[in-house]
Amino acid sequence: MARKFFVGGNWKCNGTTEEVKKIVSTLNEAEVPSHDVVEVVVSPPFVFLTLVKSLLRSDFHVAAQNCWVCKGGAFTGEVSAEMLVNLGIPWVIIGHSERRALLNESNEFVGDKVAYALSQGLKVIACIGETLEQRESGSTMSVVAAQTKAIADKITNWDNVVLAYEPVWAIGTGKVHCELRKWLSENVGADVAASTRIIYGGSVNGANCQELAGQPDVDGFLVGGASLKPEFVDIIKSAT
Ligand code: G2H
Repeated sequence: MARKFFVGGNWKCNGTTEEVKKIVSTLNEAEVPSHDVVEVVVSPPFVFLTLVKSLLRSDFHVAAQNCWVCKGGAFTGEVSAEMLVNLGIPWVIIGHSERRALLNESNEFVGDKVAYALSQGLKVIACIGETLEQRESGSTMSVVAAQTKAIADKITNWDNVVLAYEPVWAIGTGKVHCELRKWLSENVGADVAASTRIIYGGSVNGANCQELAGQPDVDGFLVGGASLKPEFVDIIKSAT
């Protein structure tokens, strides 16, 4: 199955109402390849999700940056998958390295979150990636395989999953993507390996996106800082 290029914009914890409107208006005016060629998903903070959804062009979609691990209830400060579905939010980012590192989200917790979000009908951008220390100790593949296994252990259908590999050190190599696809093929199935998009994140910008898009097995990007700037349009265009 052909894998459509995917460009995600992770706005992280940034923006005011005015700034968000400005980014959306830049995106709405941009001439980009059609939805048949590139899937574009932007991820504002929770509080701006409905605003962005209401203003954004219909060929782009929105993602939340997180959701709770099970049905909502007495979990102060959390947002449930059901709430996102209720608002018509189609995507959610789960397991971003900042949440793994700063909020101690474990592999198992991330796997449970991915499974629960999928069970509620959300599509998931599942983030994996090793730290610099892990990379330097030679454990890159064992770390990302363990992170991917924790997800694979909890789900059977990968149709609505995009895997985002985000190491800061590895810009431009494309090597881990190839290894990851091999891991999926050997541990999940050849069909899943062939159809699951594995995107890249880590300082993607207007200057390096073309070269990165040409790397083997890189099916798109999850863009942080540059997704808040007009150069995000150039990154979308790198799909062609
Ligand atoms: C990695 C990435 C997007 P940035 O965190 O999630 O951010 O492009 O700013 O490195």
